[in-house]
Amino acid sequence: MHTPIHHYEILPSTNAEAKKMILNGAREGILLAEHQTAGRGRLGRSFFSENGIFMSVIIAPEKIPFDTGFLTSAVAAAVCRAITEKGFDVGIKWVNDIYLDGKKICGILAEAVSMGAETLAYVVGIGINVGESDFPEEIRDIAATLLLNEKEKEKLFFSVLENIEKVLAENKKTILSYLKEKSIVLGKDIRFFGVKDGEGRAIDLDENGGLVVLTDANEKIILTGGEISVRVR
Ligand code: BT5
Repeated sequence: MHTPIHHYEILPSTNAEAKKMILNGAREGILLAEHQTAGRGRLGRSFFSENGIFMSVIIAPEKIPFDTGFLTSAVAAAVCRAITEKGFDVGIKWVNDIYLDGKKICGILAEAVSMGAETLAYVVGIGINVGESDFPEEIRDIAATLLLNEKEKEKLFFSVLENIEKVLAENKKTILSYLKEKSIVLGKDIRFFGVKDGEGRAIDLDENGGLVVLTDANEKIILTGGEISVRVR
């Protein structure tokens, strides 16, 4: 990518900073912070950001070749590929998390930045735990980290960027089949909650990356990203 890279030692949140840049006219740009003091997840949750790759990519709407509802899934595929290429056997927990051996090592947060009815640009935030982290009590059992030296960590950052560029030019079917291959949720019994609550079996991904679930009441429903979380029962 020939987009400018803004590298910070510490920021409250690269997504928050990217939003400011967009409101000031930026339509492309990459932000990378070594640490964040107010990293954010979905639905106002916090993302612990002591050591790792905390980055945001600003993407102009016209650079997104598919339905923007698919953006989080496409980026999850890109990040999963980049981490897999480093030799880790990771999988995707629908829709925005990357897992290693049953623990979360990465979360993704895609947000639209709008003014009135116009979407100015999208921000895709990616947080990958790298190196030793003293995780807080509440996530100690669910979070893990990639042990990489500084050089490998830098390579991973650039590989994530290259892979994002690749999915933005790729056939959606290819991305979908990769997502299915790497899903740690498909074929499993799940519990979903949020806008809809229930239990069932995750059976497929639809053409927009929505999770097709056969509920315990034998009804087929499609869960869409952002509004629902899934837990393997
Ligand atoms: C996410 O949300 O996982 C999206 C995280 C996006 C972080 C990036 S970092 C760069 C950019 N700037 C930001 O401010 N954000 C983005 P969600 O699926 O809602 O998951 C949040 C939940 O993950 C929390 O409630 C915890 O349970 C867990 N969690 C928090 N920090 C974690 C960590 N470092 N590693 C693993 N799990 C964590």
